[in-house]
Order: sequence, then structure tokens, then C-alpha cells
Amino acid sequence: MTLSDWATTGLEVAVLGLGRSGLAATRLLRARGVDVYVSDAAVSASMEARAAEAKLVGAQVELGHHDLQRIARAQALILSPGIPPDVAPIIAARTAGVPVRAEIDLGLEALEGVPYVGVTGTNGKSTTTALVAHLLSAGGARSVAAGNIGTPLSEVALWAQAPEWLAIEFSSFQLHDTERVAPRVGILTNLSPDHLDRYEDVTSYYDDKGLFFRNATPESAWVINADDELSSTITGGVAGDRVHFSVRRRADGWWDRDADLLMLDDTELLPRSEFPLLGDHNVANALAAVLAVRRAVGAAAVPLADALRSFRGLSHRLETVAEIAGVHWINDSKATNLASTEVAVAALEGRFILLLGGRHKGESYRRLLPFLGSRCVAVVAYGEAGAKIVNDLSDEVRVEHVTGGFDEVVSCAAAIAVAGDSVLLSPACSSYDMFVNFEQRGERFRELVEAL
Ligand code: UMA
Ligand code: ADP
Repeated sequence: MTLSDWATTGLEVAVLGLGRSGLAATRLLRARGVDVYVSDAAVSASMEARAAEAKLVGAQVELGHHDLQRIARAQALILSPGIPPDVAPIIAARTAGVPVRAEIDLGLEALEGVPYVGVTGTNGKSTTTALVAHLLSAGGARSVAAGNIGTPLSEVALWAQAPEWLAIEFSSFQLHDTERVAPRVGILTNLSPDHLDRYEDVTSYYDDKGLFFRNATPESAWVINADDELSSTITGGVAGDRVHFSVRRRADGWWDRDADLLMLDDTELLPRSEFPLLGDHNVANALAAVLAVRRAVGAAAVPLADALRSFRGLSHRLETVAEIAGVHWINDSKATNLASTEVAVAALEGRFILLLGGRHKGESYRRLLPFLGSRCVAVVAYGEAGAKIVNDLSDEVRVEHVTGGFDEVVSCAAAIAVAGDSVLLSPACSSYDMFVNFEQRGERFRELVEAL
């Protein structure tokens, strides 16, 4: 039984969590005439505001508590991605035989028939998703980027006019309970350890990523990173066509470094210098997006080179926020794991001060050492992870431990930096110890830098 039948049973659907996903799912279900009980363990001003919106569309709302018995009587449970799989309401639902579905799965059902390019991987998902939507739009299709990038899919399903194409970002959390995932073209950007604060081990994290391919058929099409052995291994037995991108060697989409050209097979796509984003990793993201769009709508349908030239990177990803007295201040707040901080550091030229910290996610910071080298003037360690960073790095690099707030992190960096240096906020940790999300962390960084 699915969304189309739920309105007829007289039973409630329970929605777990009232963040962006929970509110969007609630509104979609109510728009389809389904009775909804939505609950969130948190109580806050922003939660109250969302609760008011949910009540306005006729949902039953509870904050600060989940009614487990009510959830066990529901005809389905819709999950917000940030809720770990072992919490009591999910266990109550599963024990009672209540089907559990991710919010994005509901969105996929409601938007059935709208073709989409799916994107998953550890890093580069949002940039690649935005690139895909940008390229499709440049080809004249009404395209939207949705999913983990920020706009819940259930929200898109509520729009009066459905898009012609979607670029959908899938996190591992969302894939866990998304049975319907079946992209017209699927991109796996890369894989490296992440979210070890939620997963028992890295294998369980990769297993969830593997669910992206759960409905693969011989007609499927996949875009895979030839430079990432793990991605190739994990997709080895998956049904469907495969094309590869590489920033190191010849592939279907590749970077000819000698000629400094982005290439599609033997055809020149664009000089590297004309693609505005910093860093080799962004070349990889561009090549992946181009290959997917070429497969989805055909290369002739999109002015690929022009569209790449006009793409502007997303905020909080290697974003230069200011140059003050010769010091470059760079916001890479979205770098929430070590692999993403590595590529950010590699993309910089010259000396830098690295702001590292936040909520620890489980990996040793020593993995960064080969990337810091002599160019790293100092690491400023802060937040819950601060002591661990000092412990992991201070025998090899200068580490300043800031035990106060984020303001002090920025003033500490300002005191160290001299003209020609970059100060890079690329924290390799989640923001939840000090901020609501990575966006708020990046905005605060910008405000503090502008006030210097
Ligand atoms: N909660 C409960 N009970 C619990 C535990 C949590 O009620 O036992 C509540 C929390 O109080 C919270 C809600 O459940 O209100 C969970 O909300 P959420 O964390 O899922 O947040 P949303 O606002 O719905 O945002 C989610 C994604 N967040 C996460 O996956 C953590 C957003 O990705 C995504 O943009 C949005 O859906 C729309 O699809 C953010 C993210 O950080 C950007 N993603 C991770 C990442 O990219 O690394 C995966
Ligand atoms: P995601 O949505 O997977 O978190 P984003 O595009 O938002 O990816 O980028 C997040 C961070 O990851 C960036 O700030 C950058 O440091 C790093 N990053 C981006 N693309 C890649 C890539 N292809 N490989 C490795 N790291 C990347």
C-alpha cells in the first residue's frame, strides 16, 4: 500500500521529525488527503513555527515526545534522514510491522514519471547535483536540484507545475529506506569514510551507499569515478551501462593536463581555465555532471561548454569571503569530513592557516598530515574535536587550541596570518556542537571576517 491508497484507509501515517523533510512530507500527505501524526523530540522556537505550519494543514502535531503506541498503529512511518535507525519510534514501528519509508521515497512516488539524474557519494554531491541541474536548464529543460542538497523532494512534489527534469542528491541516510530509487542516470562521485558518529563501521556506511544501485537493470546508466578504486569495486557487479570520469588519465570524461583541457572522449570540451571553480575535485564534479547530462538528454541538446563557464559554485564550498590586508579568508564550511578537507587544502596555493574542529566524526586527523606539509602555518583546533585534533597533529604541525567560542577561533587566525596567507575554514567535522548546521557556521565565519 502506498501514497495513492493511504487516504482511503482511515488510518494515520506517522511522520518522524519535523525538520525540513518532516514538514514537507506532512504537507504532501495532507495535500493528498492522508491523516498525519507528526512528532519531533525537540522543542524550540523554530520547531514551534514548523508545528504551526503543520497544524495549519490539518496534521496532528506533538513536540518533545513520540507516542510509540500511536506510531505502532499507523499505516506507515515516514522518516527524516537525520534520525538514526535505532531510535525507539523506528523500533516500535518495525516491531509492529509498520512499513518505514524515507521522506525522499515518498517524494519519488509523488513525482513518478519525472525523469531524474541521481547523485550520491561521499563528497561533491551537492556541487555535482547543482551542476547537473544547471546543465539541464542550459539545454532548455525546466530542471530543479532537490533532495539532500536542501529542497526536500516532497516539497517539489507540491509545486503546481512539476519540473521536466530533476537532479536529486541522495545521502546514505536517505538511501537506507528508499526502495524506489531508480535514476535515469546515476552518479557515484567517490567514497571515503564519513558519518562514523552514526554508523557502527565504515562497511555499514558503504552498504547504505550501495543501496543507490538496488533497482539497477540492464537499461540503467551509471557515471563512475575512475580515480576512486572503491567506487569501481563497489559498482563492479551492478547491472547497466557505465561511463567513467578521471582527472588523472584518459576516460569517457577526462582532464588532459598536458593540454589543460577538459575532454569528452577525443573531443575538446573546455579549457580548464574557463571553468570557474577552484580545485581538481571540482573538475571531477564537472566531468561527472557532463557525462550524466550527455547520457540523459544527449550532448547536442545542451551548450555544455557555455554552461560550465557560467556555473557559479555553491556557498560554503571553497568560497572566498574576503581579502583583508593581503590575507585570503576562505569559507569551506561544508567540508565535514577529512577527505573533503584534503581536497580543499590541495586546491590552495601558498601558505595557509587551517581552522579545524566541530563535532568529531570518528576518523584520526593524522590522515591530513601529508596534505599539510610546510605550507600549513598553523592549525587552529576548536570545538568538541579540539583536544583530539591537538592530540593527533601537534607533534608534526603547530596547533593552536581555542577552547572558547567561534569568535575566538577567527581572532586567533587573524593574529597569526600575514599578507599572502590564506585562512581556510574547512573543519572536517560536523557543525552541531556550536551551530544549527554548516550554513550557520559559514555565515558566522563570514560575519566575523567582515567585522575584522
Ligand atoms: N528527531 C526526533 N527524534 C529523534 C531524533 C531526531 O524527533 O529521535 C528530530 C530532530 O529534532 C529533527 C528531525 O528529527 O528536527 C530530523 O531532521 P533532519 O536532521 O533530518 O533535518 P531536515 O531539516 O529534515 O534536513 C534533512 C537533511 N538533514 C540530514 O540529513 C541531517 C538535509 O541534509 C537535507 O538538505 C534536507 O533533509 C532536505 O532533504 C543536510 C545534511 O547535513 C544538508 N545532510 C548530511 C550530509 O550532507 O552530510 C547527510
Ligand atoms: P557533499 O554534498 O557531498 O557534501 P559538496 O559539493 O557540498 O559535497 O562539497 C562539500 C565539500 O567537499 C567541499 O567543500 C569540498 O571541500 C569537498 N568536495 C567537493 N567535491 C569533491 C570531490 N569531488 N571530491 C572530494 N571532495 C570534494
